[in-house]
Amino acid sequence: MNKQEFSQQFISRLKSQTGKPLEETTANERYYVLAELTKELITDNWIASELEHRNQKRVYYFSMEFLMGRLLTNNLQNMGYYHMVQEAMTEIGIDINTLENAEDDMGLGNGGLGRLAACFLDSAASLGYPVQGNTIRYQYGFFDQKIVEGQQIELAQQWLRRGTHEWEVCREDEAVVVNYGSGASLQAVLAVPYDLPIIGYNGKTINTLRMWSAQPVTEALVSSAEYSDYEHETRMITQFLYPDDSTPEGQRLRLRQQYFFSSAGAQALVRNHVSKGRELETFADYHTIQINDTHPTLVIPELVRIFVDEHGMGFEAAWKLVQQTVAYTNHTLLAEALEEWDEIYIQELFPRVYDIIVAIEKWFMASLVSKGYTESQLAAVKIIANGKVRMAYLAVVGSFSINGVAALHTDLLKNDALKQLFAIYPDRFNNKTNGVTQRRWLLYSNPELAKLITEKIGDAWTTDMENELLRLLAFIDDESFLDRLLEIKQGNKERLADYIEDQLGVAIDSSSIFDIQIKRLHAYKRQLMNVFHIIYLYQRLKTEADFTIVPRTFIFGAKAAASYVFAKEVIQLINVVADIVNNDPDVNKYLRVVFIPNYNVSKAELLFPAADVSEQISTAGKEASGTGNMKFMMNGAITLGTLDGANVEIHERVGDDNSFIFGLQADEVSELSNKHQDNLAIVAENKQYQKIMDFLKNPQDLGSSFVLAPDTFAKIVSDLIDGNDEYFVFSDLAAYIKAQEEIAEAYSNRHVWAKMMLVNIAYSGYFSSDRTIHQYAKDIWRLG
Ligand code: 4GP
Repeated sequence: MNKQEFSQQFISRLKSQTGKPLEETTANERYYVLAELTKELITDNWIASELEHRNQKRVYYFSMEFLMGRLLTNNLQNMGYYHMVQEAMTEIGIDINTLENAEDDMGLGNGGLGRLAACFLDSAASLGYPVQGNTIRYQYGFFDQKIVEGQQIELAQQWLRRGTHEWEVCREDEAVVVNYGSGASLQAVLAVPYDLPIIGYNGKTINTLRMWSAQPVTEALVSSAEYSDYEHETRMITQFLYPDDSTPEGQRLRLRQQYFFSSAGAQALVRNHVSKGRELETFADYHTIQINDTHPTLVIPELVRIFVDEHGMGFEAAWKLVQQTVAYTNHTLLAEALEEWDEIYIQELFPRVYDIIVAIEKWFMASLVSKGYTESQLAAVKIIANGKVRMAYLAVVGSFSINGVAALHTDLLKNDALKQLFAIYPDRFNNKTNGVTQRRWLLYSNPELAKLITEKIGDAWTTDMENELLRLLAFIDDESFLDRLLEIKQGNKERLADYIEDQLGVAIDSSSIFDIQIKRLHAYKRQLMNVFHIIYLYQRLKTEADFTIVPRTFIFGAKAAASYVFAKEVIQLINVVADIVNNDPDVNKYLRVVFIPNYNVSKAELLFPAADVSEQISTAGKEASGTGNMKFMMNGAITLGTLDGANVEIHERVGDDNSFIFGLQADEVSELSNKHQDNLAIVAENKQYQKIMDFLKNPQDLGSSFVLAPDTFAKIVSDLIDGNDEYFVFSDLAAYIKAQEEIAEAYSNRHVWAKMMLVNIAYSGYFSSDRTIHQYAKDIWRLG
């Protein structure tokens, strides 16, 4: 379609769909029509990809989360239509940006794990690998965050506000039935798939993200009171992303969700396989199921159930086949995040699946006994222990590959979290360091920088980032190039500053250091340490006449889980400190603090390109990898971080001269944790730290305009005191402050800083998810 045809089609559809003259149509209406129209342009390629992949081995990425963000710009760009459409819109007097901004984020995920899944889909399609996503079509995505009086309020995220999404296709004919319970309490639920096209770069390969929605089965009785309960329960399965699982009801619902999309996905795969006339025994030749953390682990016993109960295969054969099919990625070492479900829930909700888990356990134990394992060795690796089913153990036993997401993380899995299982299956464990797609995170969100790179080294980096970006190192002494880098960064900072002023009414100095921490709020990520440093600077600026700093703007974006009290207090603390600092004329020339509400993928696209400093300050050994660190790096921000997760690999590449590494290392943290020393002893000896603690205990004293009760930060205080500062905030604070001072100095010499930016950009190629996906494809998936 050429530009003229496109505009004509657009105008005529817009009119017929709205019944309004063009001038009166809203940005939303225009956006819907544009999205629909562009979807049609890809349909033929989508069908062609599907037909081609049917005869090949395919990978199915089972994940409870896909944090897709907005699709329009990305899809138009990947198809290569963006500029044509932009011009077409301009000619009819429409600014394409207003349409792009009308799109709701598709927030079907919480954080890193979900965004990783989305980057993987982009890379797989761009590299031409047949990879299909399998997930839940949540009615409401990750909540929208509002900040009221400094506190987080959660609102339902309505990405499906019109009931259906612009890019999805409902495939009612491919629905399957998922059963819960048994006998008289058997409950059948219809799983209806909705497919979303995943358009690879250059539009050639178009893969699919399959999202399952729960609906009542049509045979259910319509009029009885029971029906409305049934209908409600059914719809609840796919209502919310990650329902609060602090209650038994929440836990059961979460389990129902996990089984729902695992079972639906597995059933559809087996059905298609068999319908092509293929032998069931060849199932693993055509399918690899990669499970994204343990949430889809029930696919393991579920596949056994399907093979045995529905296709008459023997248990041993079915079990072997499943172990050849499934591969597991672990994303966290935190004990509280390693899923363990009450045995009794699984037994009640899916009795047959429970029996199969018991059979798997029996098989596993027998296999160890035959290798001479002792009773106590057996006890350590039992899948079912103390009335709980340990999902990570089931996942390891049922998979042919187990991987961590950064080198350090994989080492810790092998030597610590899953040590005993590693001893049993050493060959199954491998590392796949995460990556992010440079198309969304550099090419589209930082167009000026992308243009400069392409001007210097050509555009091959868009699909071969790992090798190509290194060529930028040739410009390390090219002053005009360094100046261009600085100018582009300045432009991106101004764009962000305008947004902040416009949306939040806070004026910030765009020549100050933009120091950004954007990620989920969690104690181990230590946003608290960042705020403590700000309080420290504030206190010194207020009390010491000769204390000066290089002007800084500290920017935060973070959502706290609705039931996570500590995290919510930290959000409030950031907002209180922002309120105090920004309104104090003694300090606000040097110091500003901004909390960006509702941090999500589209906000991230604005933030990464504008950062000078990338805050990656987790307690060493706790962050599996991090992926924000990679997005910052490719946008020329310098890492301020601990040796944790993928920071280690960033540091390995850019060295001490081009990153600011500080603090305790993973082995030191683990040693100190075992020693049970008094972590707060440090505070007793340091006046500045005492003042921070005083502030937390008497927040009203510092002159915030919010009304603050004395116990506003009670949970933070008690975690520090009663919890003995579990995440070593005060232990690392001095080193952090020092690293911040070094940053100020380096930043003041603009060419020194620009060189650091260049080195970071040049070495960021390794962190493309294209590299990661090639590694999965070669080592785990064995794709051609
Ligand atoms: C996250 C990890 O916390 C993060 O380090 C990692 O980069 C990311 O997964 C992708 O591997 N985990 C989660 C989660 O998001 O929900 O466990």
